[in-house]
Amino acid sequence: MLNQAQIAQFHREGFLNGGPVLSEEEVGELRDSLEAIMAKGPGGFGPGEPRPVLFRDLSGGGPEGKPGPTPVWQIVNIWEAAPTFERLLYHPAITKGISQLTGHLDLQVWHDQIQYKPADQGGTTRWHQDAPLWPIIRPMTPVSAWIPFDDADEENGCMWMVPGSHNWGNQIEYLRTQGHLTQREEFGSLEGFAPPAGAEIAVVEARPWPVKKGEVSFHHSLTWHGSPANRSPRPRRAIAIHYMTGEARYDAKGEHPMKQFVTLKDGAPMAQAGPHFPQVFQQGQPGGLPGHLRN
Ligand SMILES: O=C(O)CCC(=O)C(=O)O
Repeated sequence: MLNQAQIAQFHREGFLNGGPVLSEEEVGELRDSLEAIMAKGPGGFGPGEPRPVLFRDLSGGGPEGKPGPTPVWQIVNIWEAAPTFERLLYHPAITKGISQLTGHLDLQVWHDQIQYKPADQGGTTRWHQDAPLWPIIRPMTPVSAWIPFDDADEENGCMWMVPGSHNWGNQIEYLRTQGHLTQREEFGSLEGFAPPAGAEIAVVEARPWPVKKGEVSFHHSLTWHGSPANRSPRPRRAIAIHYMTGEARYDAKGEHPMKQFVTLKDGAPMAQAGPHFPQVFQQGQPGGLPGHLRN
């Protein structure tokens, strides 16, 4: 349960550390499950076997689908391939936090994504905002929960955030001009942007955002964020769970890897989008845990 000061800080800055939500043992189980899927690799799922929606090297990769020299492994909807991750979507401290921060009583998963930066060579996740990359849902209000399975710090490529940027509108084109910032030493050197006059925070300050393993960090879908390369001898493994609220509607004009699962009419509530978008919080209560996850 977040307190009023935390909620106010989130609304002011656009991100918040919600504290520890996983025990050492739970982090270990999730790591084991992730490593089992990494060992299979993108081509290791048999016909009919549950599999993630995407499994790729975000850095672009090498020839013939091979990883490039500085990979960032992205696995979208790992929950569809691993019950340990499916259970995490429903974690009451996470869903309750998202409900408090969005002010919504109904929540649904938009999708999840692992970002795995291997030790020594893990690549960069360039500065971006999430919502402009999600053009099939609107409005641009979702909030994400980001949970690392290793202590994420400046050495191994923790996220960086820009306080107040969630109130500056859609600035994805500007952020794309900053794609040359890839290494830790330079990552905070965003240049050439003037925040809107009158914004509560009207200065661009890029801030490293270390998060301990098993803690949850929340960010608004318009908050500027990214993470530089991992040149440390430690991996940086983390999952982001992107949640939608009951106000989310389908926008048929856009494109997104999750669009293949949506059969709705333009403008229909995403609440009707079906089993790839689980309902995890209903009328202010955690719930909906599927039978196969109850023990
Ligand atoms: O894991 C990362 O470094 C980036 C994650 C991200 O961009 C997100 O959660 O929206």
